[in-house]
Amino acid sequence: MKIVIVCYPTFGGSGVLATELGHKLAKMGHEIHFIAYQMPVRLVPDNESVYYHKVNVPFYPLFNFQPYELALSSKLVDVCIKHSIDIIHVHYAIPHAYAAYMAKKILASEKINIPIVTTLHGTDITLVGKHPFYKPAVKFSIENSDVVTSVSESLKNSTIDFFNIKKEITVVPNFVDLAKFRTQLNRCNEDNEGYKIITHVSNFRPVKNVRGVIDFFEKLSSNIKSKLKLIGEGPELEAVRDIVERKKIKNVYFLGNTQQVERELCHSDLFILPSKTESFGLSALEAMASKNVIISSNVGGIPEVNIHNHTGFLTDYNNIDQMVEFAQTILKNDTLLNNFKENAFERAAFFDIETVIKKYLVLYESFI
Ligand code: GMT
Repeated sequence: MKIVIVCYPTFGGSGVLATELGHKLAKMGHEIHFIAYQMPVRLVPDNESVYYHKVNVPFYPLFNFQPYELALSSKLVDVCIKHSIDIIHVHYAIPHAYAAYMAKKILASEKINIPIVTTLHGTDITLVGKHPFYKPAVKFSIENSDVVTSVSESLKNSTIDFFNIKKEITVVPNFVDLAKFRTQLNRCNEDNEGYKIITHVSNFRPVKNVRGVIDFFEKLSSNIKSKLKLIGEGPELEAVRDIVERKKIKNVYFLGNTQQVERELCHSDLFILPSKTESFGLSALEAMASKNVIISSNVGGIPEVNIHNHTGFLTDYNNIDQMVEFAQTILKNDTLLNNFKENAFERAAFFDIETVIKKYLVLYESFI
């Protein structure tokens, strides 16, 4: 099949997932064309089966806002015609599903019929999409996609509730390439010198509650010999750095963005995700594939991934004291810690790419 994948090119979960999906499909013999406004961070085009097409938005001073959707629709039409594309798969509804719908209509006027698969990832529904300024357009483009998938049951239910959607939504969860994580675990031999390693990975948006991570670590580290590694960058980064400096919290390391998160996670013991909303929690799944115990909030789709008292612990949003209590219990008991780590890895296997990709293939093949 020849498939176009539209995604955000940044370190956000939807872009990472879309890129990994494209690479895997290419390995299986499909031809994949990525369309984005810049090269997706994990993308490696090879000009044989993985291509990258940049959306150019020419600047014109009359416009206060340059029309990205228009440029994206035009690029989609262009790529679909030039490369005889079979399917367009857009990740993140805004504005990708909307732009794809326009492209589909333009192509139909040329007697070309291209199905659209829209994958809902989270904030495209839970934060941005339900805003009254966007809601009618988001609802319309979801309902007019040929297939709609969501990354968790929770997100599916929220979408139905917020938008009163009648269209069928298929849950296709986030995935990990377990083989890659297993290889890294076998190579992982760093000596933690008696410290317990706590990790947080995110794009440092307010919804991720990175301030809660610092609060958690400040309390935990007064009792447990530990280090905190913060991976990622985003709007909260400077504020969080200031808090750490002002409070003189020791053993906090800011590692920035990384392409190979598994290298850091493999010698970490515990992963903390105190988000306010989270449709799935891809970062937690990657941590589980690296044998980390997960301490997380119980919001959105996280309970579908992190099983309370088995792979980690769940608390209400921002109940930092309870998170610290759970973390102390597990970090003070090495036998329990190791059991939970193994449980986390076993649970991650349930979301292995080899299994999950079949769900996407069934949807694609229904058109061919
Ligand atoms: O929140 C992010 O990290 C980025 C965001 C995105 O769409 O780029 O992530 C969302 O999609 C991920 C992949 O499907 C999910 O694992 C995240 O849970 C979801 N984030 C939120 O719902 C806040």
